[in-house]
Amino acid sequence: MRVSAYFMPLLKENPSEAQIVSHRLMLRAGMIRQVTAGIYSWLPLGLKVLKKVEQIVREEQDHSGALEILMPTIQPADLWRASGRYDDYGKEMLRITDRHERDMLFGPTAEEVVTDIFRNAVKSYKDLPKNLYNIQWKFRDEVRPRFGVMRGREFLMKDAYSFDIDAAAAKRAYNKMFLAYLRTFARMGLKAIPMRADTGPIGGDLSHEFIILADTGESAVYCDKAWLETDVLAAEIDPAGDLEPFFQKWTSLYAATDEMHDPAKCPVPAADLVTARGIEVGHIFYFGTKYSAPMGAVVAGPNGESVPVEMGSYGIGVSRLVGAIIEASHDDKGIVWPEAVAPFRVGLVNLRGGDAKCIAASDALYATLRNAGVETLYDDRDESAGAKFAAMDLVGLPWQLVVGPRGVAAGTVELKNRKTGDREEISAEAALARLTAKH
Ligand code: 5CA
Repeated sequence: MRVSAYFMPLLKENPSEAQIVSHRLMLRAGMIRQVTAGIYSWLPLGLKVLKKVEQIVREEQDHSGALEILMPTIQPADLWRASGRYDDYGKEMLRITDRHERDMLFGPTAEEVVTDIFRNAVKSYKDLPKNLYNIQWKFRDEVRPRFGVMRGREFLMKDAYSFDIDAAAAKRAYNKMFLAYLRTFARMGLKAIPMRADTGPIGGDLSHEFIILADTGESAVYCDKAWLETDVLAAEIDPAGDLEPFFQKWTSLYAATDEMHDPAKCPVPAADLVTARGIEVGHIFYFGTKYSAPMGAVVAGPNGESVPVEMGSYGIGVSRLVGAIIEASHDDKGIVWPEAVAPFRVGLVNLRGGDAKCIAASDALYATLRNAGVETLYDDRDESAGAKFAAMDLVGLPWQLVVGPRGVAAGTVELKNRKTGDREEISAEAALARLTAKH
């Protein structure tokens, strides 16, 4: 993509409304714009990252055996009356009346809708287990929307719902999601730590929050320092196998949110305890028959008896993750994207926008990178070198390829790694070989 043809409205100054770094950088890099409190438009650069995050979430859900569906944003109030949650949910629910005076709402979550789909379609234990997920916008009328996309009112969530015949099978479904979550966040370059959590308005008795450590996190968290050295992607684990040992291993290391942490009972010696702040990027719940019983989601069991299904629900804050990744990976110049979610892999900078030789050399590099399928943002503007460097550092692509008059004369380019800051003066061929290599 040529910057001259792109829509990436950069801001030089820090926007005064943004209190945390991810919000500042997302506005400055032209990723999002606020439409009204807690509601954002995603501009091309931001949307590219959102889609990549969404795709990693999708791949790991699919890998776990969950099936993608798409449920609507608008739901009828009657389904929530049936579960008993309509009155309980309070002011966070955006309530709407249609032209026939029917009570509707903008879904803050989808347990009721998915339970309705399930109860109408599945009649026998032989059709279990099932796990259905969707990636869809949600609305919660937060009292104090803040921190940009981290606590919005409208936000993109992946929500999955498991249906099983008994508690043991439901625990297997929970374990599959537990594994999928650890893999999902690790693939994004994040260290997400599962912590036992309160179940809140979703209900139930087993629940974990997945929390990434960042100084600006909303909640205080405590964990064993051994967490910082774990590598979840090291072992390829079959989600169809027995995951209980895996679950036991990963939950044996101490980690707790503020509400669950009791210093008097903490098993970790003070020297090994990390006290930090965290951002919740996912939350999983096992709640048994809380929705299936009142809503009549029952199946015929092995002996013909009617059994309300055992359910769990599993959320990931997809749009929140974009902010959370920036919180976890930035420096004083801007964003430092992990490769897996970077909007482009390479930023190609022509230092002399008005120089024919530099233009020709840059155009040739751009064509080669594009033909090789390497996502490249090409700064072809006639701007100062300083402005271009600042823009590239702000946008935070993993690699910068810099073309200048001296290099063009000598047949070299400069290759800079955004994360380490390392620069190398190498031949254009060597740079291309490096950037087009499989990674
Ligand atoms: N029904 C369950 C699981 S599907 C549920 O709604 N869980 S939740 O309330 O914990 O939300 C799931 C995830 O959505 C959270 O872990 C968080 O990452 C994200 N999320 C929740 N509220 C917001 C918000 N206001 N802005 C951005 N992301 C949010």
